[in-house]
Amino acid sequence: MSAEETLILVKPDGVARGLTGEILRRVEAKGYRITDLRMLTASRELLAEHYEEHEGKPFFEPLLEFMSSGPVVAVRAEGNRVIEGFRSLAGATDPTAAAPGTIRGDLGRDWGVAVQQNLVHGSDSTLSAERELGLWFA
Ligand code: IDP
Repeated sequence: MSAEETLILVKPDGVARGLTGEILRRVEAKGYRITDLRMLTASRELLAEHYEEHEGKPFFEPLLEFMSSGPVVAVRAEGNRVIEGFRSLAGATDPTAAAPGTIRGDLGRDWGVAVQQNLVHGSDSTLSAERELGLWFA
């Protein structure tokens, strides 16, 4: 049986703050395997597809703006229940509310801007993981 896979993104704030290593260290320390990785500045088109479920929401445009503002690191990771496991490592969307011990809780900052600059993205289901891995590792 092949292990579950997920897409992890280190967002532009994580890369700019030099936290890529620290974030991926936590992923590996938890026992997940990184099987592919690339750094890129994402196009609006890619991001609009990636975040299609949020189209029409007030933070959609600022989110695309933020996510295309600098390089991101896209990671393919695998392991038993890695989707749920990485979401748990990442913590709540809002860095202020995220529990200590999580990536967002320990390292996330509230900059008081329109979008939660919360360091990481992780797929939220097997269906999104498959769709998102197809987009970022086409
Ligand atoms: P998640 O990244 O924790 O899965 P989602 O609800 O999928 O959260 O939202 C995607 C991203 O959009 C978040 O990580 C965050 O950067 C941004 N976002 C979500 N909700 C809000 C909001 O209410 N205000 C501002 N930004 C938001």
